[in-house]
Amino acid sequence: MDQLARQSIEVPSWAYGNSGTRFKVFGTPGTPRTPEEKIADAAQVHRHTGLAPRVALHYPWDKVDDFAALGRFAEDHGVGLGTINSNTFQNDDYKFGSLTHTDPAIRRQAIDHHLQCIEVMNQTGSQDLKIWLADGTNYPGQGDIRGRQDRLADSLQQIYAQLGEAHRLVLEYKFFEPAFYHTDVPDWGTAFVQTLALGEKASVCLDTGHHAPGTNIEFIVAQLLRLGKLGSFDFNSRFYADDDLIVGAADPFQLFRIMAEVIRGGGLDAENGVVFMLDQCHNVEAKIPGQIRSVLNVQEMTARALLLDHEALAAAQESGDVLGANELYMDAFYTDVRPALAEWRASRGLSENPMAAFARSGYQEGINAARVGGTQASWGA
Ligand code: PSV
Ligand code: MN
Repeated sequence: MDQLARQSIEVPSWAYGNSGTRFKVFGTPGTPRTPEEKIADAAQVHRHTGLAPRVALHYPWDKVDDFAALGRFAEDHGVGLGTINSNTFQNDDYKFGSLTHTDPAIRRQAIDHHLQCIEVMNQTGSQDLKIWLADGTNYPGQGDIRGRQDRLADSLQQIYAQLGEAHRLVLEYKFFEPAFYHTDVPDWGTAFVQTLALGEKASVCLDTGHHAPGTNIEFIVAQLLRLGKLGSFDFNSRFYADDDLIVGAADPFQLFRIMAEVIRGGGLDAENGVVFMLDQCHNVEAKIPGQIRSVLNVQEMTARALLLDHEALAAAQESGDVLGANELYMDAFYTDVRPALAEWRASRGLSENPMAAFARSGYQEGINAARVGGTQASWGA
């Protein structure tokens, strides 16, 4: 239970805006119009779960004149500001790349965008700059894959050089989309070598939606923790692609296996500095309850993974007891920890059932009535 008490999960500001697919983005009553309203909604998740004390921002989606004031606003609502996510994927100039671009002026612009993000971090007190790039090509021969890696390394180096003492850079990989032939940071290995070259303050962000079907993600977790390069998670769930569904929804067993490796590798220990973040969107379900469900799912699978009897497991593994080892693993996974977690919450002055507590609170009805007019925020600002 001590380990559980230490768990905190960062929620993304964009989860509270409207989202959808290229077919339709549905509007919903009460959707935030401003970064402040997104933060107020995010604060509800923490209020009812005690698990989500920080809100990640996307820049420039969450651009405000005064980020220090935004930080104070968050504090007044009982939360802090977390990771700053850069964005070089929605500007015409970056059609053929950003940090990898062949044109020095466009590459400079993309680097400068990240330096602005660092400025924002100085004002918000954020620790992490998270970089995900849409850079890549669609056709064999379209780009010089090798040259693009070299330019990426140089661009990252220039950004890294401007990080403050307490800052970190996390590089996120994704195996496809929006580029389909090759992606410049497609896998953990590329993110690893690029961040290794930068130095200690750079590490890898693992987004659970960014692998080919069937990939053993817990192996990647184990390896990156072993190498001291697992900086953060972007948690979500996928059935087919980068679906951004509620974490633990598609495959709770996978989430359990990931959390088991996190615990095995000391990833819950503060000194290892792993940041647990959601990167999700809610297309058809209510957003605040969607986020509450998400952080509860992470907590639930963490609690189950904490039940693993590591001594017994090691003994079974070392003696070649294949089925015994597997049974220990499955026993932990199949244990229903919900009653224990309800008690744990009650002991901390939280509601036993955060979903019900939020529904009863009247907050949703309040924002539905109050947030009339203006432009509703969406995944793209
Ligand atoms: C890209 O698919 C990604 O996972 C990156 O983290 C972006 O910042 C985020 O999604 C936007 O939703
Ligand atoms: Mn992500």
